[in-house]
Amino acid sequence: MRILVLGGDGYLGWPVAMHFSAKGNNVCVVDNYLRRKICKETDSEPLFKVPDLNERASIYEQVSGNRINVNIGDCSDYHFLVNLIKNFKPEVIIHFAEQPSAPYSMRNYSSAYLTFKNNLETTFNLIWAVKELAPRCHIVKLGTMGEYGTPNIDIEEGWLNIHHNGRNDTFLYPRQAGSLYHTTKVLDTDLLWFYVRTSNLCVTDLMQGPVYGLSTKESDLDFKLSPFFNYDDIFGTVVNRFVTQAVAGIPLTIYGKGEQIRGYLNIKDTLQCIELAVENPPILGELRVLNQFTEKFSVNEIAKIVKNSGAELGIDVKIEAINNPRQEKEEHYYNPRHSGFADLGLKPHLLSNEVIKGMMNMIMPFKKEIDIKKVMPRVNWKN
Ligand code: USQ
Repeated sequence: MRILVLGGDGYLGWPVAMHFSAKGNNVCVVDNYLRRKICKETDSEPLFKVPDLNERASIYEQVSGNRINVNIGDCSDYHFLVNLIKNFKPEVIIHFAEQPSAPYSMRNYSSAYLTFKNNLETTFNLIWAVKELAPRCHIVKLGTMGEYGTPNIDIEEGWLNIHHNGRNDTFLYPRQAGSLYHTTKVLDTDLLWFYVRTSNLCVTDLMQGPVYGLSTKESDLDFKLSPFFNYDDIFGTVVNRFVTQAVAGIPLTIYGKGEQIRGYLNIKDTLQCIELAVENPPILGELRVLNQFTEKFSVNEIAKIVKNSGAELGIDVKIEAINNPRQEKEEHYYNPRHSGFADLGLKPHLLSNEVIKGMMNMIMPFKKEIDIKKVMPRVNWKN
């Protein structure tokens, strides 16, 4: 298949591109390096240097014999996107081209505006370019479990049946996100649903939880093919942060009570889920929503797993609850359904001491590079 990956430079975009290329697809990646720019501006650079896309594609071709096409450009520029789709004629477009950090989106007006403008414009342009030039193309859109928030009822997989005054109907499950970033994903979902209804598009919307890990089958071919690994307060997700903090010998930063529960997944399962989504497209005029995570943990539970894994490697991991910089419920009900991917055949890589120890061993050689200044929260959501 001809697969276009928007946001192909990111933590997930690059591993996904290599994965589909390794499976014999014709893959093209697009990126404007926005994340690299924001990481630099906010002093949130990843643990180790990541070569640019052209360099990564050339290293990947040397070690695998597979070629990934690279296009540097901005998907919020409609004409750029139109030309790309005209030339590449994708059958599937995987859309990661969004500013992905919740803390960044809560930083100040300009960060909030950039997040809002970039995320909405890329999705809007993608919808229109597909509608005009490739109406049968399958859009696989990365959404987030955070769209649902933490409601006091079970979370369904995308949709909710409502019985009201003796009548029934099905609606998108209510969304109430906790950050501006997550809210842009809610707005994306609404836009996609509108154009699925009115223009017969074929869309899969993936509600993904926080991802962890820094190794995939393809990145193991050469360390320079590793994904971006952020451990800072802005781009680092909690498991990746805790593992790095443990290696650095500083206490794990539990925000508030630490009873915040989320649905997590290994980066290897992100690849598996997207492959399953691509192999099982919805029909034209259908918006399929899948909850993309494999298991639930509270922050306290994650800290405990990291502490125990550290102990097995002789690292004494300290845990320290700090004031929560975010506005979020610190104790709540959380019961999201996630049977869709299991039904499609997902074989999860679950979180274990072995997985955490594997991550620690990969991070250990970079212990000296860990910049402790980047660890403590620098964005207060309550301001
Ligand atoms: N947390 C801590 N200590 C830390 C960092 C985080 O206690 O040092 C807590 C947060 O307060 C939160 C939970 O851990 O309750 C998860 O935080 P996170 O930073 O791992 O994840 P989040 O900001 O929600 O965002 C990440 C990705 C985002 C994706 C989302 C999925 O950055 O792109 O959409 O995970 S989800 O959280 O399900 O919405």
